[in-house]
Amino acid sequence: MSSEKFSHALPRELTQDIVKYRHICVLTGAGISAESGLATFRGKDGLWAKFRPEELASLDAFMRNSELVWEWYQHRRQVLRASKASAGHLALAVWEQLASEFTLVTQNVDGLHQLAGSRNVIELHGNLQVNRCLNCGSESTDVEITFSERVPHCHCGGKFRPGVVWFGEMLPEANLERAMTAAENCDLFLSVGTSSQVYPAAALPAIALDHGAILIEINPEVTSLTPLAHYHLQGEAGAYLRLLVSAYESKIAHDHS
Ligand code: BV8
Ligand code: ZN
Repeated sequence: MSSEKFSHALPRELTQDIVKYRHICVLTGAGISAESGLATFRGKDGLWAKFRPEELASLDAFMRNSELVWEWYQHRRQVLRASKASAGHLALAVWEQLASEFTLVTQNVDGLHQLAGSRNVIELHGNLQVNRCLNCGSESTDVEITFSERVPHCHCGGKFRPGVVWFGEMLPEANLERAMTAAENCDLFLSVGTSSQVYPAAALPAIALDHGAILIEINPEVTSLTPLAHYHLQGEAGAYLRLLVSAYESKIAHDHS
């Protein structure tokens, strides 16, 4: 998507108000990693364009055709190996240092927030670097396993699966709890680069709204969340997050001068 399509300017009121928010909660989706060259799930060039989610990202898909599902993750891991953090990832890492309370929740499994320097990342759907044995449950981040061409096996003989949360699977309890608590307690919630279709992650912005937070959505497209947002910054994550962080920085500098 070409960035000249969007003006990428902040509403004046937001530029003024941004520094007054004390607890900021951010939910990111595949859109923030699109600028790192990773395909999204539901965009026209998205990962699912060729398959439906159920065909690949579910346990029974893996049991039905382990090699196909493994190959799909293997491809994504290869693409990820050559990727670097985007301007959006980097801006969030800076903001985390500036804000008094900052919670970053991600649906992404690419680890790019951590690569950008974010310290406190809540991963709701797991991480591509992790593999888990179907039989004994032992986990491995060994690159031999992660990048193996064929489905690798554990020393117990069981098959390894990618350490991500598939459709129909529970999210890591503690991470989901922490994300919900942050949504309840924040005064500013940003939904960045997500189509807001996958639950329970997609419920977080509504929880924040119910508790009185201001909601900003950053997405070039309109989503089901857009009508509920106080601000829809229609454009790219990198451009808008950079603007928000520099507005935040200059306001802090001004207030301390
Ligand atoms: C659960 C990990 C309890 C693996 C993923 C029937 C049966 C069972 C469950 C359900 C059911 N019906 C509904 C459900 C619940 C289901 C669900 O929500 N389904 C949806 C599709 C309706 N959820 C679950 O199953 C969850 N578990 O509920 O457990 C349970 C248990 C048993 C039975 C019932 C319930 C598990 C959900 C997690 C699934 N795992 N991925 C992997 O990555 O391979 S989901 C997958 O979608 C990714 O994690 C991804 O993060 C997530 C969300 O997608 P997005 O990040 O939003 O990406 P998308 O492409 O959609 O959108 C990108 C956006 O970016 C677009 O809007 C685009 O405009 C924008 N964009 C593009 N460029 C930019 C940009 N934005 C900014 N800047 C740019 N430059
Ligand atoms: Zn095992």
